[in-house]
Amino acid sequence: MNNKNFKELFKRYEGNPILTPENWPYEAGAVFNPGAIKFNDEVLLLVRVEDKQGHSHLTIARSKDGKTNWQINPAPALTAKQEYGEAIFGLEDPRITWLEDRQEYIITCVSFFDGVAGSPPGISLMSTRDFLNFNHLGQKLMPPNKDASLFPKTVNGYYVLIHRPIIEGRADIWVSFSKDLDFWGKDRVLIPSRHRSWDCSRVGLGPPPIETPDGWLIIYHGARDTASGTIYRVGLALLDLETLEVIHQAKDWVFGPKEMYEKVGDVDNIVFPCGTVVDEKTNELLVYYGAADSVVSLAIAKLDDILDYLK
Ligand code: BMA
Repeated sequence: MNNKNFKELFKRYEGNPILTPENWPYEAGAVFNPGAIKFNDEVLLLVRVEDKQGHSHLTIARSKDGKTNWQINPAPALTAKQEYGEAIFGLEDPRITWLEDRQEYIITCVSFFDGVAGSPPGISLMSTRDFLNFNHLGQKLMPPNKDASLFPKTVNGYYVLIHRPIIEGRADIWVSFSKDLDFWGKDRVLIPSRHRSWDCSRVGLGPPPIETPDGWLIIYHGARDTASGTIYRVGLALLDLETLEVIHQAKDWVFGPKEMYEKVGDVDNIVFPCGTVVDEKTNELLVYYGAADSVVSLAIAKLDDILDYLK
């Protein structure tokens, strides 16, 4: 197969980037890495906004078609709270899951451990039903940790959390289980980084796992440190619906920095998806991603094409 015949799985939306610091209603240094969910017939993004101090908070942007006419809230929805152990350096990279059995949305994001030497990154959980009132559930799991998301349903009676601890210098994707969202265990490696591959330096979950008839679809980012900096790209895997074993994993990356807004920014050569929305009518997957740690962009894929490719 040559590049001409290669079918592009993820097509960039022609109006990219869809959100930038220039169209933000208040002063912002960068807007990127948004969580995404369908809420009240709209696409709701929880966008990571980095202020000019270099600290992040999360702000809501909404759109009817998920592409145009974004309504951006004039104030943050979520900021770090010291009473929950979160240091002032902020909240980053949210993922949003609707938990059927609790009838509420759970947000997982990166926060920093207050009062711990070096303020290492960890995982905070928040719940909400209306995206107006938020319940802070505090920091979970040991730091350093990032890139966490719940599965949208329990598996064999357990809530399941994907996360990315750093252990002995390795940054692999792990999975842990809980009965109450508070205490986590049965931890195991789910997707390791691959030696000398495009995802050799670090891997981390992107958007929350997507349930399909063929298994849980995992969209993840892989990083490779190179002589001219790190490149973040996107890979795919499929997990068994029950055992959560990896049944397929693409060898190649499927989406990487190509356009200027992905190649040049605060951090060059980054595509970093944290949220998807499925358009039930077209079976299209809208993938929202941060580009070059500066702006928000959108890529669109056919769910069937992704599954065919993986199988
Ligand atoms: C990761 C995270 C992301 C960021 C990416 C690229 O470690 O911190 O927030 O987009 O690096 O800089």
